[in-house]
Amino acid sequence: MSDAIDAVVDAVTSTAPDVRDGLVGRRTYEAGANPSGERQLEADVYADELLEARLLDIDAVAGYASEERESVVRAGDGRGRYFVAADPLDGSSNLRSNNAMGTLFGVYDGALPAGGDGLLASGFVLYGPITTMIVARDGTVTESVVDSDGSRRVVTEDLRLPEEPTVYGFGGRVPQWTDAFADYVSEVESELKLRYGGAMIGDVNQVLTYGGIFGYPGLRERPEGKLRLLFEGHPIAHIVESAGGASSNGERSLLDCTPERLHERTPLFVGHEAYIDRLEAALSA
Ligand code: AHM
Ligand code: MG
Repeated sequence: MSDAIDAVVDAVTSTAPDVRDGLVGRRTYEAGANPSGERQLEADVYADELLEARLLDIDAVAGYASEERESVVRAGDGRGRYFVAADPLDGSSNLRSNNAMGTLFGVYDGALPAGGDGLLASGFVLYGPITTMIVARDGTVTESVVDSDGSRRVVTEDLRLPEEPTVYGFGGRVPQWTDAFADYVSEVESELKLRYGGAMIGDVNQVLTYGGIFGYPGLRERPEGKLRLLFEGHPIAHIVESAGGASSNGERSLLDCTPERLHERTPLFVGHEAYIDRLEAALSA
């Protein structure tokens, strides 16, 4: 198992500079939409195809699922045991405005869709001013810098949420928030500082660095929220929980949730346990 996870992490690492280099000149939209009905950039498709090829090249990987494609792609000869779910370019609408984006992945022991308890490892690459990578496995989170030759240098061995929460960021238009959520946010606003950049990975990395809470809530006209449980919810919850924080869909840990459909959406909250506990209390009141 450990070798398979190493191979997946290595493949994502070595693909990161290619994805980054490929962003230049891929800022225009494709004709189609992804399975969630969102417009795809050329860069979304490019990153997805690179990851598909590199991950399915690993003998232990049985299948690849992505936010950008309808169904799971199986390895040709039915080999392998592990499945990788990825959001190849999370926050890709930031490409037009040249802001941070990332690649997010989870390694599951078994077929997809699966519950969060099937997740063996997870991680993300953040294409910021520098390229960094977070990997969570065996209860530990490491942070590395990815160099342009595709190599990885660990810079933080055991990343933990800082003691003191400092920042918050919540998605969705404010008039679309429920009253219970808006009341909760007005408390949070008086305690923490707003940091919202429109790419979940960038915003969660602020929470990992400075402490606090990130969320994309269920909305009045879209109670299921925007983000997808398998591609975004599980891996980001696994990372933040492994770093000593908590996650929630508004009621319980995202890792205790199992999607019925590959592209199922969920309200998503991650961060300091005290803020997640207060959120769940506020939404259930
Ligand atoms: P994407 O994976 O298609 O880029 O969509 C997910 C992104 C998240 O990174 C981010 O938190 C959210 O969508 C932002 O949505 P909005 O632009 O509505 O604030
Ligand atoms: Mg995404």
